[in-house]
Amino acid sequence: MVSLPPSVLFASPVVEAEIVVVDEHVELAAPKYSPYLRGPPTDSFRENLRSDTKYITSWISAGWNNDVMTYMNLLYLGKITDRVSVIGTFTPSHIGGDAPPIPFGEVFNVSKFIQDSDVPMVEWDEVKNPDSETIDAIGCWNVWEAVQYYEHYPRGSAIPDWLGLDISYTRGPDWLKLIPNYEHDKCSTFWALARLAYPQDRNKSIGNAQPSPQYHITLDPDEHMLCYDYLYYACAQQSFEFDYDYAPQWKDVGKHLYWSDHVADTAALYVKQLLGYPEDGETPPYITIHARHGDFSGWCWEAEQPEDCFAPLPVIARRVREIQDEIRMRKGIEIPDSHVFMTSDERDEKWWDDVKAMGWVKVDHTAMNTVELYGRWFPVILDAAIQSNGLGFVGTDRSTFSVLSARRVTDWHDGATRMVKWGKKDADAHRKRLDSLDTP
Ligand SMILES: Nc1nc2c(ncn2[C@@H]2O[C@H](COP(=O)(O)OP(=O)(O)O)[C@@H](O)[C@H]2O)c(=O)[nH]1
Ligand SMILES: *[C@@H]1O[C@H](CO)[C@@H](O)[C@H](O)[C@H]1NC(C)=O
Ligand SMILES: *[C@@H]1O[C@H](CO)[C@@H](O)[C@H](O)[C@H]1NC(C)=O
Ligand SMILES: [Mg+2]
Repeated sequence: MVSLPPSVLFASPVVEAEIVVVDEHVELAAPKYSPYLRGPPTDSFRENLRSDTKYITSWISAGWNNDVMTYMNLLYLGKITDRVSVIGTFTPSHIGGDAPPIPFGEVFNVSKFIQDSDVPMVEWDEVKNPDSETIDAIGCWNVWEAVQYYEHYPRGSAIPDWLGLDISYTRGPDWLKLIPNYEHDKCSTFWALARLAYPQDRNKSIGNAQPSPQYHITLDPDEHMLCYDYLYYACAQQSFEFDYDYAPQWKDVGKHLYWSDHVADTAALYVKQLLGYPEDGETPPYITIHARHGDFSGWCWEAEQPEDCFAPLPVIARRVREIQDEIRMRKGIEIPDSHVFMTSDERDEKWWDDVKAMGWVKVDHTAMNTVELYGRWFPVILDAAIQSNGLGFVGTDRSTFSVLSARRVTDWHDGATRMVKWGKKDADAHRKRLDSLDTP
């Protein structure tokens, strides 16, 4: 990034929004750029903002599914504050930091989302030219320091650097935090966050902006491009809300984020290839297991033996049988063990041999050459898409990856889902409830 005089870059341009008229004689196709913007991407993001439109943005900073949830939270906050959400790329924190970021719109179908949900959004690369060397100074809210007590700085993210943003943060007021002074919860409610989107409470909460790291500019939080450092912990009423049926960030937003055609088609192709079905035929009904291991081994303190921590395969198999029974009862469809996929971050080959011995199919990205054919992001994206399009899903309790897949299987396919408990011996021991199909 070159150093440009920052003085000109933090004021809104003094241009009035003009309606961009597309010459109908030349341009019969869909407009080239979003109606929420003045035109194609500009070097400073401010040049592209409409004066009759307000925007909201935020950054990501965790595993991919956490980040998907964070963008869903941003979209929900945008919906309730009548702002257009500006969404960044996904950052490769868990797949190798050297992998390139992947645009949101390559993974999800943005135009279908806007149409189905009526929630407006644009992607950052539509707003600001990704090749721009202009640094934009901007004021943002620091939510992180208002909700936790260990890190005395705003939540970090790779996104602002990529966007060429030099951010002056204002610490959010203490009332952002749902449970005052409680160190074990980090939720701030959507409506607490929304108070800062309007002048009355904004005015009472500004005045302590910290200088930006690059140019040491001090700016109150932006009103045109409202921004918050981190919204993963935003909730409507309680933490871990994606687990609950009422969650508005899922019901009104997340549910409408369908895969892009490229992702959906590739996932369907994988299912057919792995099961030996013709590529041009229908995808058969199937069940997917997500066995989340990896860094979850850091949560094993209740397990007396290391092997007691994650659920053993026979325990998972019991959940698979429950799903098979439910689908048979509810839909009259028989899904054999040969149509059960295993997806996992487990690397132990012996464990995978045991999976195959169960009669289940490994979604094997090495054998399928996924990275070479589709890039570093696709193993995780395809596993998520495969999970989401089954008629049954067995997930791992406390994994956001599993939670999103379970919700998709339920809402998109009226499918059957179970979460396997883990962390100690017999953690998933449960009585099969005969009175109800819904065995949580
Ligand atoms: N390809 C693949 N990657 C996985 C799988 N499970 C976990 N991972 C990786 O581990 C990360 C876990 O972080 P996240 O997506 O936030 O989900 P969570 O940690 O389970 O809540 C994923 O984003 C993947 O990079 C899996 O079944 N398949
Ligand atoms: C907020 O402060 C600005 C600038 O001081 C002022 O113009 C505006 O009227 C204030 N709004 C409210 C609702 O107090
Ligand atoms: C989005 O969905 C629409 C309607 O299903 C489809 O026509 C379009 O090709 C999709 N776009 C992408 C990028 O997947
Ligand atoms: Mg995670």
